[in-house]
Amino acid sequence: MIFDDIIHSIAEGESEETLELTKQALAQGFSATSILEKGLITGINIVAEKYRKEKVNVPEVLMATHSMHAGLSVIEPILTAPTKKGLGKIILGTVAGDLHDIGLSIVKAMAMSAGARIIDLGVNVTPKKFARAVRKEKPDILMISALLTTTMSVMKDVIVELEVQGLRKDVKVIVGGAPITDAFAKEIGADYTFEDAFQFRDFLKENLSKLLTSKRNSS
Ligand code: B12
Repeated sequence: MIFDDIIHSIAEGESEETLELTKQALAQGFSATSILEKGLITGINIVAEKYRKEKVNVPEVLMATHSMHAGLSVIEPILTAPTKKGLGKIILGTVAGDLHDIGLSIVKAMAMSAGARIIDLGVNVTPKKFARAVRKEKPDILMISALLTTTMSVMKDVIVELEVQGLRKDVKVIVGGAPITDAFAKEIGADYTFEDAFQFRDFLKENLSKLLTSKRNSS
């Protein structure tokens, strides 16, 4: 089964192979979303779990990440089909001091599959950089990721920076990442948090147009 091969290629960090297999899966008629969920996400989750159990080391994780991104590069253009354009703009990034971007890449792919336009600021993004991007791009949603308990508090700094610059009311803020709880999101004044990319995708499919309408009405 081609999904097993994709998973295996990610686990082995064979990025060229992941790229080719993803192309093959598309050619065989599998949807970009199914390749994402059953191949790329499953593959990277397996490697993440092995790392947690100390069965693989940092270089293997980085090679697996590279492979997942190679696969993502093939399906990303399909996830953001031109027919879906106009469904809102999302800025996303991982907070300053934090280099984890695997989870956010998956969330990004889900947002693309829901039809949103994405501006990815990458990792290690300072509150001022987030605010500058919000001022310039006027997104509907700002999505912030943190994977470390030591960097979670930077999410609060981002929200404070938006408030100081008078930008907070114009954008919905969604926070996420393994250590983020509902209580934490509420405490720092975020609008939403989701446990994983699937929960977020379901929310987005239901609510993106509502979010856009409420923004237009309030502006
Ligand atoms: C891969 C990994 C790394 C890679 C990162 C590579 C990369 N490009 O991202 C490398 C090796 C570089 C790394 C480095 C470090 N890491 Co690390 N890492 C992990 C690991 C194994 C997996 C994380 C991951 O990618 N999971 C897979 C993805 C799919 O899951 P996810 O990130 O949770 O994302 C999902 C959800 O959280 C959610 N989500 C994520 N972001 C967002 C954002 C929004 C808006 C929403 C809605 C949802 C959402 O949706 C995602 C998809 O479903 C975790 C352990 C684990 N199992 O979680 C440790 C872990 C996060 N790392 C940890 C640590 C301590 C570090 C280091 C300090 C050094 C170290 N001792 O390893 C450095 C820090 C570097 C830095 N400054 O950031 C700790 C954090 C402990 C803590 N509580 O703070 C963990 C938990 C490991 C552990 N048990 O000790 N790490």
